[in-house]
Amino acid sequence: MTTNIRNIAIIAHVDHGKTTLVDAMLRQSGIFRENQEVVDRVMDSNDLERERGITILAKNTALSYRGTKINIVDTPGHSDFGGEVERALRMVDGVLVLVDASEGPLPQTRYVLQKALAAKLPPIMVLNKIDRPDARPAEVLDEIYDLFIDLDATEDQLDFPVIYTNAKLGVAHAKLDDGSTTLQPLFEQIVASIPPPAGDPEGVLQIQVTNLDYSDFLGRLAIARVFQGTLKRGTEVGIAKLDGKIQPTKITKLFTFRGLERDEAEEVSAGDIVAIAGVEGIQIGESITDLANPAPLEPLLIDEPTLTMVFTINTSPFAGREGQFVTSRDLRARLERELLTNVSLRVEDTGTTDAFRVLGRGELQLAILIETMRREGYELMVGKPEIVVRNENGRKLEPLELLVIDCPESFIGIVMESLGSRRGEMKKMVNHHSGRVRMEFSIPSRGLIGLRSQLLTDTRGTALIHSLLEGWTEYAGDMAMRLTGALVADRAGVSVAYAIWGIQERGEMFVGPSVEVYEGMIVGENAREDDMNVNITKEKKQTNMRSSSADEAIRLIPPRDMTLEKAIEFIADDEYVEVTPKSIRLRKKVLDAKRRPKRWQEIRASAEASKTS
Ligand SMILES: Nc1nc2c(ncn2[C@@H]2O[C@H](COP(=O)(O)OP(=O)(O)OP(=O)(O)O)[C@@H](O)[C@H]2O)c(=O)[nH]1
Ligand SMILES: [Mg+2]
Repeated sequence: MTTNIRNIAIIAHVDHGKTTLVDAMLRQSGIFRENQEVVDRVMDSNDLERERGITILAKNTALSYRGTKINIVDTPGHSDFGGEVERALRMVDGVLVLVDASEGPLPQTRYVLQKALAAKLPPIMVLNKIDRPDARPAEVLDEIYDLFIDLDATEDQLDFPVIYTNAKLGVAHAKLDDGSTTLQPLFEQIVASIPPPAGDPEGVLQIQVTNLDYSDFLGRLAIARVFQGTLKRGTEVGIAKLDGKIQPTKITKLFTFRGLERDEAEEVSAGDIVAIAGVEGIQIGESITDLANPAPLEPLLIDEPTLTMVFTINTSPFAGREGQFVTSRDLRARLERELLTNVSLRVEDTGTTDAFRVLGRGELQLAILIETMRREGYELMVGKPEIVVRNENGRKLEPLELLVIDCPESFIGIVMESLGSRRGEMKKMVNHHSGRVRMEFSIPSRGLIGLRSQLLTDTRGTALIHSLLEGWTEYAGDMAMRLTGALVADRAGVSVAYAIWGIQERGEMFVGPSVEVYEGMIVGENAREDDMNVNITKEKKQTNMRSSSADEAIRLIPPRDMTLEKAIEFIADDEYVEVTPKSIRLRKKVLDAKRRPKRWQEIRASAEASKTS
């Protein structure tokens, strides 16, 4: 047993303040130099994390509190990145469960807590954001007890300590009014109630890789927890591969964590978390063990993906203009590389070599992957996200979500209507009498596709929407798809203001003037249900007469900015999003207008189906 180490993961629903709390913990542990400038939420270190203000990847850090080393894993709170949380839990001996003192427990709180309880990890409950004017810590604590009971927590597990924090200020209280001005009560609680790691430093070597990282200087790094024994630099060890083979390798460099740094180490013993450089081909879930006397650990098992999207090479007329990596070989290699670190992702072959089926946990997870790829110089096309359907004993099953929507009272009607058409079933409605209500629905995952943008429009941006995979249910039958058609360019050319002016009354444009288009490219959303081919390149007839008021009368409505996520939510089965480093375009799968099948019959059938059921 190593008494001077504690390993914890910080878990919570999205935005409840995990990364902010880690900032404060690092600052107060004196990790940073006196004059060192440190950005806010320093652990959110990759570009997309900073741009979006969310954590995407779980990350390790460590600090020292009065002689005890505390290894911390900061995890993402968005449900699409739940796989990161699952593997983080494998590394630790206890968890800080953060809950926003005003919002209370939300679906991802339930998910992460359920995983932590199942892994028998003792929790410390941290009620954060107690400074919010609408904080209601006592009520929220009651809701947390209810949640534990609902999750069948044991007596022991119910007996959790509670700490109140303002992570932004870096203050923790054991009791709300104890006058504390630092995080000391939190540090004390961690040392007191999180058990030190078990495992004998003299025992047979047992290490499990839970993450991979990359450093410009060292190449690939395996992040791993030492469960037993001591790993020494320069020794010959065995990697227990997932297929059961033992592959010998020599450990050349070892590191432990300290703040944002990694310290080189000669040896690392049971209980600590280590970064190992230069281990070729090692994968997440594999063990490192004694070569002569191997004792591999159980491989890591995590929840299966629920959403799939086809990624294919760019076949549009503009293919290869803006990107560096465009072939199916490039695409395959990139996806294979992603699988090494992104444990909750799967890639399957399709009938053709140019397309791959990518399976993940949600639209955001896949959108982040696509966004990362385009920034690296890839071009690709993606199809409409689909839900993974399972066949069990001849029954067709689909994933079911628990959906929580928090919105002002005045929008209850419109929200219920939207959910009804997506086969959502209301389970519960709570009114906190703050002008907002919280509604819980049970809804097939399919019904969530495109839901977020619709609800935000319906509620003028005020709804909070959270969902959680609840299980699998009998396939619910057809569901309404997009009820509008597309405005489709009928020829190649450059868009012209005059033409747009004529088309814009048909629906909403996605492109403005002077944009190069091709036949089959979607330039807007039709207000009606069928697709409409339009000539967006049409110039005004030149006349000798000076035009009087006509030219000035051309008032263009600004086009809708189709971001990657909006585009993915928008497209129908017969459409693709074309993604390049510079552009996001929408297109019909069949570009040639004469050969393109009609869409409206299909749509009518689906609309009818959803009405009658
Ligand atoms: N008022 C107040 N705001 C806080 C507090 N802690 C965090 N915040 C704010 O809450 C927002 C989210 O904080 P993050 O630390 O990014 O939350 P997170 O839990 O790491 O989010 P994800 O990793 O994306 O799940 C930021 O705007 C923080 O400034 C707090 O104690 N009080
Ligand atoms: Mg975070």
